[in-house]
Amino acid sequence: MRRDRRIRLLLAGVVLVALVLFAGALLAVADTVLSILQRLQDGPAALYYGFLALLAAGGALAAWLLWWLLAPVRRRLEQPAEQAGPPDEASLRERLEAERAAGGDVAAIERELAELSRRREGGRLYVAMFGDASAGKSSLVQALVPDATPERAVTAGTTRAVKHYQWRLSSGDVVELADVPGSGDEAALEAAALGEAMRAHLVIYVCEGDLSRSQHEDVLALAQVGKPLVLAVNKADWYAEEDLQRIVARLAERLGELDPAPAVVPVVAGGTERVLQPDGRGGETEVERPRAPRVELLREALQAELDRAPAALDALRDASVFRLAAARLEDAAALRRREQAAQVVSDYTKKAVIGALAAVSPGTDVLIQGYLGTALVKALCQIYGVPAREIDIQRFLDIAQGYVGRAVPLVLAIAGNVLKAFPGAGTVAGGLVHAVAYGIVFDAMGKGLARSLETTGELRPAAAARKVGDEFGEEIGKKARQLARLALEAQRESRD
Ligand SMILES: Nc1nc2c(ncn2[C@@H]2O[C@H](COP(=O)(O)OP(=O)(O)OP(=O)(O)O)[C@@H](O)[C@H]2O)c(=O)[nH]1
Ligand SMILES: [Mg+2]
Repeated sequence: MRRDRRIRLLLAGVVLVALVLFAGALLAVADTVLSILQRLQDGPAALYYGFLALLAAGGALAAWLLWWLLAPVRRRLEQPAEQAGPPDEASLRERLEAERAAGGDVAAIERELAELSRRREGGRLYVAMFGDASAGKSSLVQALVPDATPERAVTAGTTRAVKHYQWRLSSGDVVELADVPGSGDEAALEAAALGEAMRAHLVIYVCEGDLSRSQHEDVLALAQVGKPLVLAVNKADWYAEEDLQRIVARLAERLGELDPAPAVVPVVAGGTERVLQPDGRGGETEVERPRAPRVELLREALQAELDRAPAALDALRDASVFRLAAARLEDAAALRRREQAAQVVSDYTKKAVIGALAAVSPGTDVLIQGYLGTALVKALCQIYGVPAREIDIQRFLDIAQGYVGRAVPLVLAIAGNVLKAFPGAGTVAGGLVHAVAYGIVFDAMGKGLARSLETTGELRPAAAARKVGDEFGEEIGKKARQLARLALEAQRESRD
């Protein structure tokens, strides 16, 4: 306690002395500056102003240099796919072939392109409903196509699959009108609906009033890919005429910034209503009857959209199908890389275990820093199409070694414990424990690096090594049991 106080007194003294020295230095500097300024002022004016200008230029240069040195480095971001525009058919097919050659599953993308060819040959116009569950999409299909009898119900999620109905317009054209599942609940149904919207020449977005945030996002997403849209505000019978007009005007204003701004029309798709009817005995009875649809404004808005040049509608449709196919191709490639990476990590982990069993003197750095570690990094970089410079590989292995080193005591303890529990292990020799530990280390290295390559798309040594560190926490016991089995089998085989 007393010592603490003495130190504090000493520090206070130092601060006082520093203050006196600082004040002295400040006065001396001020004195010098003032005297220089005075002498310059007494001299020719050109010298005085020239001196000030040089001082200002020097200050500006120093400020710029400081900014240049200290400002955070901004990476050049890759162009997002949205801004890059839709891919053209030739480049898409080229990418598809490359992905097939790399071992990816491209069947879904091929089906998509085959469907596009089929629709092109058929020469029909395609219109798709889209909107939240229970918005009244199926009811609207029935209102537009009297022979259609899609299932409709109060419960959400009634429509479970995309279905087409042939709809003859007053112009005589036949349109394929698609009823689709509602958005909101099931991801697979939502994806099916979105796929059909992308394949259509035009989308009728069905809502029940003003748009919620997620509905607004859906509309914007469709508009952003250039999809011609008409907004049908269904269940107009819920609202008084004045309120309805206000809702429609507000929606038109909210979507007015889109180019082209979609038409917004109120509709009554149907449903049922309860009305009083004479019962024939002088009284009245309540009966339920189908509500008369009101879809004229929608028909007109659709006709106006569909009257555009067919080639322009086709070009927009094709572009959005190519976008859809390109996105699926990306997904297929991501899945294929993940599977290939998992296989490579598993292969190298086995090699590490077997290599460790054969090693004379165990030491984690030998394997990690050596041939196997380098080969694992190269193999993973190749899967992710990432250039692997030797210098980055070495840096990654060096930094990862730090994380591995910290985890080694824990990994060895777990390996030892797991091996003890194996009936056939007998007395657990050090070599066997080390072999399992190496396996755990390689598994973590591979998985961590693969995750980093997947998310960043490049080999960033420090970030990737950090991910390796994270892997040690996850399911390490389970992994240890698998590797213990493997190590024991390998040991038995080598003895036989
Ligand atoms: N009041 C009123 N109710 C309607 C109208 N149109 C549809 N409905 C009712 O809304 C409910 C849902 O109708 P559906 O046509 O099945 O809705 P959907 O969008 O196809 O629903 P999902 O297939 O589940 O996505 C039913 O109970 C209809 O009777 C309308 O114009 N006015
Ligand atoms: Mg439906």
